[in-house]
Amino acid sequence: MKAFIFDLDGVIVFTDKFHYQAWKKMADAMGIYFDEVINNRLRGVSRAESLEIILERYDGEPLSDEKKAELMEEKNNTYRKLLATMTPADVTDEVRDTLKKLHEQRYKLAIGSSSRNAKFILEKVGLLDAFDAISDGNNITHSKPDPEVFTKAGEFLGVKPKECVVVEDAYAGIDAAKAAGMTAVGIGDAAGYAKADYQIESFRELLAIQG
Ligand code: B16
Ligand code: MG
Repeated sequence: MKAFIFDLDGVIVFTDKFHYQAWKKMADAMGIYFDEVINNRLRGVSRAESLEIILERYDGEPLSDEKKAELMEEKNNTYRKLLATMTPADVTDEVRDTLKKLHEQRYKLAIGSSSRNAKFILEKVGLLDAFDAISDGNNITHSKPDPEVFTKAGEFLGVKPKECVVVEDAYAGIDAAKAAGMTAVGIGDAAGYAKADYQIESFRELLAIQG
């Protein structure tokens, strides 16, 4: 193994509560039922696909593409205001130390996130310099479970897919990693997903997954 590619939300940081608050504000304003169980389905899913999932419970007139774009922009503005409150304290010592140790062991480290806000989040938590490459929602046309975000991360690092380990909390992310020909590690929600090559409970267990 030569590289680790990390999903961001649910692995390095936990911004799902902010996604929830921002989507909830939009859903409430439109009279759409939305709760934390539905929010779980948005894990690792793109912004546009997230909106479609929320609109499954909308029974008004079909919305135009312009209106959908407006709703996504409004949600993103609320979300970014919440992200702006993040600080380095939003990353655990365990995550920070493990990244440092992997770096010292000469592994290349990258982010593979569906989010278009990935760089902003990394900047807020002081981790922008911790990664050799960032592949995110801004450089892909297909989101997870399509392998594109991870394939691109491997390319940015100059490392072959079979030499990459992907760390993911979403089932769609594990499927994407396997489709990219990479080793997949499930953590959090994905720790119970049988398709993951490794299932871990805590971030530091990555130090034992080296080959
Ligand atoms: P944005 P990840 C994903 O991040 C989130 O899990 C998902 O809920 C969100 O819809 C997606 O990013 C897009 O985020 O609206 O910021 O572009 O888990 O792939 O790091
Ligand atoms: Mg995630």
